[in-house]
Amino acid sequence: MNKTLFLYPIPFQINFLFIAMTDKRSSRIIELNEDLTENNDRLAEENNQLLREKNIRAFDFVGAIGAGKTAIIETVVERITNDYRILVINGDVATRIDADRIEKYGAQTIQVNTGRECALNSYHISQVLNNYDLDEVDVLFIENVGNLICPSDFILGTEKRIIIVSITEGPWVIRKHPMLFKFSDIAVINKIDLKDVIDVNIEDMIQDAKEINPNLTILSTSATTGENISKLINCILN
Ligand SMILES: Nc1nc2c(ncn2[C@@H]2O[C@H](COP(=O)(O)OP(=O)(O)OP(=O)(O)O)[C@@H](O)[C@H]2O)c(=O)[nH]1
Ligand SMILES: [Mg+2]
Repeated sequence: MNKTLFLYPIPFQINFLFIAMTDKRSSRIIELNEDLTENNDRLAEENNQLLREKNIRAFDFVGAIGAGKTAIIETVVERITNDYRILVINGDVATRIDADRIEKYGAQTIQVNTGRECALNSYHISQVLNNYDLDEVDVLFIENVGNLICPSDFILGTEKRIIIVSITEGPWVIRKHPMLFKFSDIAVINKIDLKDVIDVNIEDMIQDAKEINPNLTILSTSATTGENISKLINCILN
């Protein structure tokens, strides 16, 4: 007989936050010891207020490992860097590979290494915002840790959330992970340049996303060819 197990989330604490600033000489470790689950929403609201006060447009990108979050941010940054001063916060368990990649396209970057944690939370973001000269920033992009589950528990205080999936994750990826689609504003189906070699019906994926959240704006893109990236920029910034 088939069985489904329901596992409840385990409350957790974060013990340290490693912020590797763009200027590697200023890398430092900030000690934290706070119950994040209780305070996340309050801190997200504070982040949102601070960003509004500073007139910063802020957006967070979530999605599975390898969906193309960094590749899309690289392309977006490259296209808008002459018009906006951009800060990108990259969340990863380890390394500053993504921050180094994006920096080459004309953004300031801060890599947050989350260690054991599978998502960024509003405390990570507040620590960055309180340690950065926000008068130098017009647009903030946040790339969350690659994960289709954990980020749904933690809003960050941004204006819009963008969920990115790719057609290489299989035709059922959206239906199997409804939570993040419920809590996002824009859904991006990426890697459409591979549609002739991957057995996936993109229209069906779009339909799945619409059924989960009728308010979603849905786009299909290729970070590699640049297809529909200008549409994405319009959806984000206009
Ligand atoms: N063909 C194709 N490859 C892509 C596209 N977007 C990203 N890739 C490739 O997919 C791989 C993963 O892309 P990333 O941008 O690193 O993915 P990510 O979502 O940032 O991954 P994590 O940060 O590790 O979660 C890289 O080899 C990219 O070059 C796309 O639109 N088409
Ligand atoms: Mg990445």
